This record gives sequence, C-alpha cells and structure tokens, in this order.
Amino acid sequence: MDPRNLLPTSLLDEFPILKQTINGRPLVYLDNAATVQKPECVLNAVDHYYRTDNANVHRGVHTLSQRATDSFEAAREQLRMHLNAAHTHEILWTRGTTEGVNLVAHGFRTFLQPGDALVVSTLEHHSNLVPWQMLAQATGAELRFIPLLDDGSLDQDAYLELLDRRVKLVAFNHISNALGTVNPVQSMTAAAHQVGAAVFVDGAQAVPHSTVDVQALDVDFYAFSGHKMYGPTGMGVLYGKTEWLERLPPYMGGGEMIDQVRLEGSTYAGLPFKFEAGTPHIAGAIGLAEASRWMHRVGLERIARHEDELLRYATAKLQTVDGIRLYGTAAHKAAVISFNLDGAHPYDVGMLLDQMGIAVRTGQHCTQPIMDRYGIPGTVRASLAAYTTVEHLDTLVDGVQKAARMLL
Ligand code: 7TS
Repeated sequence: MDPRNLLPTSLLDEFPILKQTINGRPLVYLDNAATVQKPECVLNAVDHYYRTDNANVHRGVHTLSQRATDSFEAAREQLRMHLNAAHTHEILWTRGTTEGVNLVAHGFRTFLQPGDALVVSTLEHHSNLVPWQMLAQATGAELRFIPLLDDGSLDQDAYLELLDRRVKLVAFNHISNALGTVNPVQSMTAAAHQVGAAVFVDGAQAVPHSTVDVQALDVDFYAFSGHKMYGPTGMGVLYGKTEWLERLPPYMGGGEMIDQVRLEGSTYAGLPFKFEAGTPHIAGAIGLAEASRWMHRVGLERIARHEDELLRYATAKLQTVDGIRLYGTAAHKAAVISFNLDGAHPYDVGMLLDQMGIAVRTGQHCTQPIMDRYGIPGTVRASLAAYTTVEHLDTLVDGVQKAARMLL
C-alpha cells in the first residue's frame, strides 16, 4: 500500500458507480462535497427494505409495519450514537441540512423581536444564510456578520466583538464547503453561551469527514445531510438539545405530529414526533443508518487521517502548477481544495477536466458572499472522500497541468 493511502484502495470496490469510464477514461470522482457515492451495503439496505419490509411506520399492528417501525427507530438510535447525543429523541429526521436550518429559523420567529440580534458567519453555504435573513426580515431582528480573513478563517476577535446580550442565536458551519476551513466550534459555542445565545452549527461537511460529538461541542443545534455521508439523498438529521426542542414550535402540521386533534384545535406529540409530520423517508433513514455503520467499520478517525494526508499531498503538488492560485489556506482545514488558474474561467477548467474523466465542481458553490470577498466569479473545487486515493489526485494534478497548458 502506498504509505500516503492510509485506507486500502480496495475500499473503491465497494462503490459500484465508481467502476465506470467517463469520456473514455476511468472516472475520478472528486465532487464529494456536493454528494458522496454510496457503498454496496447502503444500496442493499435500501433495496432490502423495499423488497421485504416496506410499510408505513408507527401505525399498523401488522408485522410489516412493526418491522418497518423497528428498523426506522433503530436507525434513529444509530444516528444518536454517531453524534453521541444524550437522547434518541434529540435526533430529528429532515430532508437534509437545508430543512434543518429552516426548521430552527422558522421556530425562532416566535422568540425574536426588534432589538434582538442574530450573528451569522460570512463563510456559509446559502442554506445557512438565507433562512436567517428571512428570520431577521420577519421579526425585525438585526443580522450581524462574522468577517472572513484572507486565509479563509473566521475573524475570531471580530466575532467576540459582535457578541452581547442582544444576540439570541449564532449560526456558522463546522467545515466550509467552499474553502475547507475547520471552524473552532467549541470555543465559538462557549463564547455565544456566555451571552445567552443559542448556537446552530451546519455540520454538512464535517460529519462525512470526522468524529462529531455534539455533547463535547455543547452546540444547541447541529444539522447535516445523509447524502454527503454515504447515505441516500432526501434524508438528513437535525440534532437539538431537549430543552430547545421542547421550546421550539412545530415546523409543519399534519399526521404523526399530533397528540389530540379537535376541530377547534390540536395538541402536539412529544419529541421527536412533534417535528415529523407526514410519512417520513423510511428507506432513507434505514440507508443512512447503514451508511453510519459503514463509516464506523472503516473507522471515523481513519477516514479523517486518510483525507487529511491526501489533502496535504494534493495541496503541495497542485502548488507546483504554473498560474494556480489556491483559496482557503487556513491552518486547520479539511477535504476541500479550491483553486483557479490565472486568467482562466473555472468553468473552462472544469469542462477540460471532465473530458479527462475527472469530476470536480466549478462556480460559486452556493457561497456567493465568499466569492465576492475574494472578488472572483467562482473556483474549481476538488473534494475528497474515504475512497479517494493518491492515484486519483495524481490524475487530477496531471489534468490541471494539461488544462493550464491549454488555457494559459
Ligand atoms: N451546508 C453546507 C456546508 C453544504 O456544503 C451544503 C451542500 C449544504 C449546507 C446544503 O445541503 P443540502 O443537502 O441541504 O442541499 N453543499 C453542496 C456543495 O458544496 N455542492 O453541492 C452542494
């Protein structure tokens, strides 16, 4: 094994989609921050559920319904363990990170009034920015922004200056999808709690990459998407501390989330069901739990070390390409390399790489304010996963070199 491939390259064999050619070349999939591929065991878990257990949950006395309910609730417990949450009812199923942010932002409409403030970082995916703008607009609360330093880290001194007793909630990501910056969640959370503010963390890019312990971080809310952690699309998790979930009003009304329904009004179910109106994505929960088990089998710490090693390797090698400029050079970063070739549009670089079978994302990465901060239309982004190898990254660097020769 190459010493830099800390995980065995045989991991690739578990991902059927990766065994194909694109434009006549073996696929090198480096768009993992957008979505990761699914191992065979996840595909089988979803397939098995539909073939043998499919039924609606929490309602039938019949055997299939009980089996579906058992698997669905066992999946919730698996995700509780994954995050080390204190209680299973603190794990809410959502469609993904975006729904998690909206659920909390909508609920906070009942808590905020003019004179209150929200603090949001400028390193956010639009999904952890726009819902807070909507909340500010609906309530008259003030929005304050944590500025970005040139290396792509958040200005921690400026952050502390923004905090006072008017701040009711602080929102930021654990790892940036555009630059790979890892934010100091623990210290930022402690500072917010000192002024009595709740903390919402977007963990979409952190959960696939590393171990997340919500109790150690002491965050109030933590959201992520299953499809970025080897699970199905349309499935995500919102973790919330019990005391916050009890205070927060329901997001959607309907079946499953009620206690008693009368024409004059209704009472709501307890946690977590108060937030889960309608038939849930049962197969998604089962697939996500299998993805979590897969990550544990491979080893969360091993995945993090493997990706960190590859990130260092690829960063050093890409820096040797003439005319390249890297964005996001914070000391603490993970799994994402964003760059441009001087004078070339990121889209053109991405198109040329696709011709060579290499899948990267180009553009703003749903982070327009970050691109504005650097005065660029976008970047080319290569993002890593557990199945990424040194050989993939060598192919990427060769490809970027070729693109530079053609475009510059
Ligand atoms: N937050 C972060 C940090 C993200 O990276 C993404 C998706 C989201 C929120 C939204 O997740 P969703 O599953 O609800 O859509 N990021 C990306 C990306 O970087 N390229 O495509 C999607």
